[in-house]
Amino acid sequence: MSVIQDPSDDLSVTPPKRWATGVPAVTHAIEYSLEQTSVRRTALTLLNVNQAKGFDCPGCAWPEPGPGERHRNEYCENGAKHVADEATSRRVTADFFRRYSIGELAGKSDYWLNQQGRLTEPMVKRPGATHYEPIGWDEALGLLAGELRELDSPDEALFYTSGRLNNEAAFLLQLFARAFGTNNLPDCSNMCHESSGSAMQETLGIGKGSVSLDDIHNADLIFVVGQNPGTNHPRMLSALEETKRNGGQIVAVNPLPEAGLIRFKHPQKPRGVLGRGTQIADQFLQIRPGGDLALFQALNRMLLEAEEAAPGAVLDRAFIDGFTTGFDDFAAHAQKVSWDDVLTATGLTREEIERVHDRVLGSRKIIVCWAMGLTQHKHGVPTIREVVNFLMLRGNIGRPGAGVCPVRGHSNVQGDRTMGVWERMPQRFLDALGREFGFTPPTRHGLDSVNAIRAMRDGTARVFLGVAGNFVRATPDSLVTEEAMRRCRLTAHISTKLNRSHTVCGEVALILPTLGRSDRDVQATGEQFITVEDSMSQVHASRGRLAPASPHLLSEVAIISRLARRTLGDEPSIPWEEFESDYGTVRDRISRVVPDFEDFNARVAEPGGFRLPNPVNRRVFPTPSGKAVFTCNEFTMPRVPDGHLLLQTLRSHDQWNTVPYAMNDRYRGIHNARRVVLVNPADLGALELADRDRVDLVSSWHDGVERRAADFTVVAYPTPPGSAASYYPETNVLVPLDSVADISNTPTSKGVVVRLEPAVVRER
Ligand SMILES: Nc1nc2c(c(=O)[nH]1)N[C@H]1C(S)=C(S)[C@@H](COP(=O)(O)OP(=O)(O)OC[C@H]3O[C@@H](n4cnc5c(=O)[nH]c(N)nc54)[C@H](O)[C@@H]3O)O[C@H]1N2
Ligand SMILES: Nc1nc2c(c(=O)[nH]1)N[C@H]1C(S)=C(S)[C@@H](COP(=O)(O)OP(=O)(O)OC[C@H]3O[C@@H](n4cnc5c(=O)[nH]c(N)nc54)[C@H](O)[C@@H]3O)O[C@H]1N2
Ligand SMILES: [Mo]
Repeated sequence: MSVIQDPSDDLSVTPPKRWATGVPAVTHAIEYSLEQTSVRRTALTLLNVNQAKGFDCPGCAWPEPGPGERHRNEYCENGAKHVADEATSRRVTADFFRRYSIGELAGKSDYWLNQQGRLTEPMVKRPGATHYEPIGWDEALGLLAGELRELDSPDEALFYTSGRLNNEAAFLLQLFARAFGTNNLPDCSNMCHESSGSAMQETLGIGKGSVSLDDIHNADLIFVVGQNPGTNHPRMLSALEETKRNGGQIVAVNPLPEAGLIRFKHPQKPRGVLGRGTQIADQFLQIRPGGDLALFQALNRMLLEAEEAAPGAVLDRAFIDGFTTGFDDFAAHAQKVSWDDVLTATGLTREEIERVHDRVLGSRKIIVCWAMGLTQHKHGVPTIREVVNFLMLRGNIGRPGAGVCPVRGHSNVQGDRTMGVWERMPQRFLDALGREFGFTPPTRHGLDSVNAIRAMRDGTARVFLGVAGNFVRATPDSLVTEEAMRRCRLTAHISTKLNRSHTVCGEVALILPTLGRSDRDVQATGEQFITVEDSMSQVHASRGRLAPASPHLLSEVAIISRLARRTLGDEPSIPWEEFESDYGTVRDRISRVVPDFEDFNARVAEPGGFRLPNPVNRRVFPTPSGKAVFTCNEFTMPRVPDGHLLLQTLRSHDQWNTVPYAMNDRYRGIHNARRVVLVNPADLGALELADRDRVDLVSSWHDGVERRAADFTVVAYPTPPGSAASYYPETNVLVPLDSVADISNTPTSKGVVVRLEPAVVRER
């Protein structure tokens, strides 16, 4: 049995890097893989990632170029680490669970739990037990089905998913939940791009991005806002390099001078290895956190003023008049934003914003890309609506080289939504589903992630099934969430690797181990493949190539199909057994229920798959009025009381969401520690703190509850005055459950008001 110790917390700090990727990055990935598995498995894995006949990188959702244009190595350092983490040769066996009690496991770090390796057989924690013990698949699924059937109402069950899930399993899961009688399908999107979906659905009529890789390559001007691509979407940097080669410009908007935004060295080109790399950002705006609404309001006001000075020269009147509503109200409202407010909210100078404005005037084709820096604020939805206003003013919607680009996180998070994983699917989808399978899906909206926690806390939800993901670490207010989970009658997780959610148990708990993306999947009719949809709506196949981590694993499709049969009984109208044995039959059903999936099996067999149409690209806007909508958004910005800082919780370079792979954040110069808080030197002086002091982070929220993350080391860092940054998930304990974005209900993970207190308890 492998026993991996936590690396000792031994912080060292070097200056932040000015460039991302390059040779060291690839070497780091291969090193990580060799720590996890053999040379042969490493080679096999890396040769198959993102190749037309291989498997989709289970890392981020950035698209691959067309099959003919792909590199031999179409993956990045972090994708490679991610795959290696799944392909690991380490195993968690029944012996392991005999050795460690659940209490002991709950005391281990996220890093340690993940490093134990792949889960290998189903396990159960029975009422009152201190340990997990082995259980057969039949008994395990029977137990779960029994608890589900005994609920007073189907709405007492929760079916959480993470964006790792493939299309086929996602479709079956939502079918099962709805045939069972509930729309309770919380998912990781609720904590991720929900604000993007809410804003775009209202203004453009569809919650997805509109641009393709070609658009990115051919844009005149790209904004990269609230996003750290060097770490989280490294392959995006190759695309931005291409934009620059074609003469396009990049404006980066971020509180932190992130390495990838500044310079990029392409790891797979000699130029990238030897040269200085490409300068990515033509202009970097070091914005105050939460200042983006003000920035886009200022740009919009300036565009309106420029049009007044030169009528007909600035705005795209043909687009505005022909395809939008609400312009006049918007234009009147936009005059009201004051420069004083803008400069306070953004921390930028007027000259900086004027320079951006000049770039905008000089560009015909503009794209705005964004991620968590916009979505996870209280005013995330109005901010993104204002981005849409900005693009619409000059007609940058629905033409080549222009558009909206919310850069998705998980590799199939967008596909899961397309397949119906959403607590509020539109009625026409529910109708199609009901028609196809001969039942009436429930119409009452279900619970999202935050509301799911409230329901467990209040005892109105009693069975939790997590399909992929790590619910208790991904969600806010960790102590509240864990207490809520413990109140459940049963908690179950379909997972590849051990994580903290397995250690926070209901009265009964199940671990249901499953195949990963890289594992070969053989069913009764032969070898299967699954499908995914990337951030730019390209749907394609993915085939695992490695020997499964254990003979006892079932695929997600198999687990969900068997659970559904056990819960609902055999109904001729939903042939669960057939679905399990031949995933092609699931795709046949998808093609009849989900719009734009006609001929799914045939089209996905083409190399590279197919791209779902986005009506916005034809300037068709499926809003109630049939037009795109200008919105009036009230100016707002985060208010931080004296002596406090606005904390953002973000990812290090060495983690995948809730799972740290190592203790380093190389590009930001942080080594061997994660409990660090980055603070501007001026604030340190004012707070009478010094670099490397030990502090507790204490969040201030109007409910008066004390939320404390103990014993962090302060690191002086060029973050804007008044703000701080620290890693997730260690800091989720600080995010109040009720502190959510308006409309989208997304936790405000990028805007937490905290104070720093000298550390009282040493955790180590
Ligand atoms: N290697 C790796 N890749 C990943 C992931 C991972 O954990 N590891 N996670 C995946 C997932 S699920 C997602 S959603 C994406 C996340 O991708 P990102 O959104 O890039 O992830 P974060 O680390 O949360 O970084 C947020 C960025 O926004 C900036 N920011 C914070 N607040 C503000 C603000 O108010 N305004 C502006 N303009 N910027 C702000 C931060 O400084 C930081 O650069 O990455 C995906 N890819
Ligand atoms: N404070 C704070 N909180 C955040 C964020 C933040 O920026 N700050 N970001 C939010 C965002 S954007 C997101 S997307 C969520 C992420 O939330 P989740 O998606 O819930 O979390 P992950 O860490 O991606 O889940 C990791 C686990 O997934 C399981 N897994 C991995 N691959 C597979 C697979 O192929 N099949 C199955 N069945 N299981 C698999 C493994 O057991 C692993 O332990 O966190 C959110 N929470
Ligand atoms: Mo995400």
